[in-house]
Amino acid sequence: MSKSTETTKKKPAGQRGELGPTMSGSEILVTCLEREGVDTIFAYPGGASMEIHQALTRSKKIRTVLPRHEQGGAFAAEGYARATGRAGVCMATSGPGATNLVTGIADAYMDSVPLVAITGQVPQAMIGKGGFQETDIYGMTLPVVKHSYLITDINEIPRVVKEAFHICQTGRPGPVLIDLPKNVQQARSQPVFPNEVHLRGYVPERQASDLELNEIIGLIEKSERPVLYVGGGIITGNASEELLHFAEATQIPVTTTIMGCGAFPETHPLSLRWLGMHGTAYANWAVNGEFELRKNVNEPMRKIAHGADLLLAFGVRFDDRVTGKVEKFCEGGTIVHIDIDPSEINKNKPANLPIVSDIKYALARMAAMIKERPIEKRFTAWHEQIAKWKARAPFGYRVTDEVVKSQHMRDHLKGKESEVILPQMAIEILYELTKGEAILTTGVGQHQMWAAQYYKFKYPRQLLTSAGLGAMGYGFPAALGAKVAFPNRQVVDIDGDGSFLMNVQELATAHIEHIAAKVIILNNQHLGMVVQWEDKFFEGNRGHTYLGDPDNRKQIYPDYIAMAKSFNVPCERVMYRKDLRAAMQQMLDSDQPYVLDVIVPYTEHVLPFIPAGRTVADMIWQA
Ligand SMILES: Cc1ncc(C[n+]2csc(CCOP(=O)(O)OP(=O)(O)O)c2C)c(N)n1
Ligand SMILES: [Mg+2]
Repeated sequence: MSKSTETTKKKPAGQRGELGPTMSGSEILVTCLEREGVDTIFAYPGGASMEIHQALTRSKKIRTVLPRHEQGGAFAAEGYARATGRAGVCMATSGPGATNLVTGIADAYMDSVPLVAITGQVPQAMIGKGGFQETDIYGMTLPVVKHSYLITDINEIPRVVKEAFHICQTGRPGPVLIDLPKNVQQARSQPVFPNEVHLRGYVPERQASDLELNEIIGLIEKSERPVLYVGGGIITGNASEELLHFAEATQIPVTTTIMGCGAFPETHPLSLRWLGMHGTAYANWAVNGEFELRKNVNEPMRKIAHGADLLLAFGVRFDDRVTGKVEKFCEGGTIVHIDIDPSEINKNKPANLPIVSDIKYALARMAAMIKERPIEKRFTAWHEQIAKWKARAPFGYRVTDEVVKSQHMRDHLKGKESEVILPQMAIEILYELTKGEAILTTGVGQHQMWAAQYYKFKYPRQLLTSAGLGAMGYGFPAALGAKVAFPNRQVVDIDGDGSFLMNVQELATAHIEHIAAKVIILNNQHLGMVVQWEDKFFEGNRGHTYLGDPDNRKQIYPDYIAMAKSFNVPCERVMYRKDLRAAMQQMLDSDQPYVLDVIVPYTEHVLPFIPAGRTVADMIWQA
């Protein structure tokens, strides 16, 4: 991502703007947030930020939600931002408060989420002296922010806040940090609220030329096997509708990244669902071609059928979880790459036709061009091939021998195979009961992949997941943020037992703040995704991946029912398949936050699976 940082310097007086009454720096900051339309801030106080909290208590427009850990606050702000497309705002005190925000900031950076992170800082005179709770958060976050500020003059607050919101929400979105020393919060001044933002050199809006777009249309006309590979950029660029029109007008099949889930309706006949390490076999074949499964990487790749000869990579970044061995990704295909961020172009994979553009504009313009001069090609043979692949390799699961013989079956199910709940089943039932309309968040691990596989996303901003950073603990606080933004929608966190435990303290936030987000823990008593890799690459040797109590393996540990109870949050445990549907309905019907602890075996593997750095010829897709 292109980025920059600055330490504010006083600008000459006389800028145009609106003059406010004399206020403290903290009050100016809160007024600026109100003027940006902020309705919620997730903020945890401390010595260096309590002045701002004092000002927040007097705000009639901003709801301050107290998370129980700053990381929870940052993730909640991100959940709010991902669900709405508007900047999420979080705040912490200096030192440990600020460092606790860093994972959330890094997450927002990796997944291009508009986030404004505000930190209190020790008084300016103490900076550099190693004072109590002093950390150089500005320096520490430099590699993971789109922009950052250390405010040294009270009169700069209005300009900085206006710029911060502008920068984080325009072009490729990302996090902006504002570090505000305590003496600046306490100082008093008469603010001038600027009407406009002037940022030399920052050009967030770019549009492809007609020449470039015509070239793409020419490439489509010449191709036999085109594929649209689209990502989070479609969602942040609000271009889903344009994508739908373009795909239908050209009849080009669409695969998304996980970040792009919902950018194109997964129920649409042209959808190939998502691709990559755990994506559909048919999307991976459509992009890369079908190959004989090879036993080891030294064997040659034997092609069975051709993949895409034209890849329209729109709003994507050729992440390694998508490409595997990048040289082999869509080898031989012509690659058109459109992105709003020039630094993405030719970064991971060289493009034959690289274009820097707003994707909404590019898609709408191409659709208009095609309307005038329709594309003749219908790609019939290609659609037939894809239909065959889809029929052969849908996502699927079964109760395998491994499950039947597992410790889970002996300890918890007492051999009742017909009652075992596989994690995939739980998500399928959730999909049915919510009619595919819920907003889902996830932790990180196997459950995250199954949530993305077995729930079909119809709309953008429906799956909120930590994709690039892969931060465990993301799911529940993010669900709180989404639910605050959309109190009338069903928001469900599909979580792992490991991930949920990382921010379990947010149950208090949910209860106290009456945020009725739901959690389904797919509780396998293990760090399942790491277990899967241990099974595959380390002969199943467990390297600290068991989360239960080794002295009492029959017990489910920790006891989430007791834990949730202590937070006054209802929780039910489900062990048997016969109870699952009713229990889930009860969870959905509740008007409170609610935890459903679903006990599942740890022996399941997420399939398909292309091991890291490998190719589609190494893809295991059948259990
Ligand atoms: C903060 C953090 N620490 C470690 C990891 C590495 N990691 C990735 S998946 C995973 C297992 C997650 O376990 P759980 O949340 O129970 O999900 P499961 O895979 O069992 O569904 C781990 C440890 C991570 N992604 N994030
Ligand atoms: Mg687990």
